Amino acid sequence: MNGVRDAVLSDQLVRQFRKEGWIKVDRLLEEDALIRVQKALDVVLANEERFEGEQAYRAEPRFRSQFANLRHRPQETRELNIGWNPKLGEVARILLGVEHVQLFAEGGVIKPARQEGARATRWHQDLPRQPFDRRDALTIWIAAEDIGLERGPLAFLPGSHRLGPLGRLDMTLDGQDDIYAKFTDADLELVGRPVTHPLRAGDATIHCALLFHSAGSNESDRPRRAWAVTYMSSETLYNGAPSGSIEGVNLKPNQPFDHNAFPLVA
Ligand SMILES: O=C(O)CCC(=O)C(=O)O
Repeated sequence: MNGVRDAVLSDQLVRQFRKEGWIKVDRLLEEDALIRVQKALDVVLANEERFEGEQAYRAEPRFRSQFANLRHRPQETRELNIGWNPKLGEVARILLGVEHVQLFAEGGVIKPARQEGARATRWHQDLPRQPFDRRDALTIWIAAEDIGLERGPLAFLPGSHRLGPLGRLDMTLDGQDDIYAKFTDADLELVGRPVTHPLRAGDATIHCALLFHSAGSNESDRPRRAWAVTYMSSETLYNGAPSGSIEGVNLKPNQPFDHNAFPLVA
């Protein structure tokens, strides 16, 4: 995939990703790929009742989503090949600085409209919830439509990926934590103030697995529709932890994710 480095990722963006743990990429998706994301979200919204357990986030109205490996997603969304997109894979590969990446999971992250009582997404890191033996993973979060600040785009704590894993925080609690209270004085020297940006349809933010991120509630009267795709280095080993995204896949602890549910994309 020649040209991704020039066309999508400037040196400055790559430097920012390494230093701050996140970036925003304007117009990451071209029109046809964006239409596929919108179609997949239509399927997710139309099939909500089919999703159970961790895939549904049904127990709490923070956001309803269906974020899972390829095998657990409805066929209609699999065929749209969103995460299996060499351009997205190449972006992930370059940012992680690894030889190859595999698709781990993807799905709709839909925050219901204000009148349905949507809540904020609490500050958290992804890695403590992921069954990985290392940090080389990231999530590309794609806006399927314009997402202004009032609709809950992701917010990030720049530099917080350098703190290491701070635990599997409870995402289902109400309200927002004073996340800075969890940091030591030395931690605070590494961490910037929260940043968040409005996104246009097809824009994306990309955050690494150790970066603290959150999202405000959706204050608009329409669902906030985004699609998230997580890639990991193909060197990653399964750490043996249970995870909704590997249910039904027979992985061996301390072995690679060697299964067609986790395709090599770049
Ligand atoms: O979309 C959200 O509100 C949260 C999504 C998230 O935490 C993630 O994609 O890692």
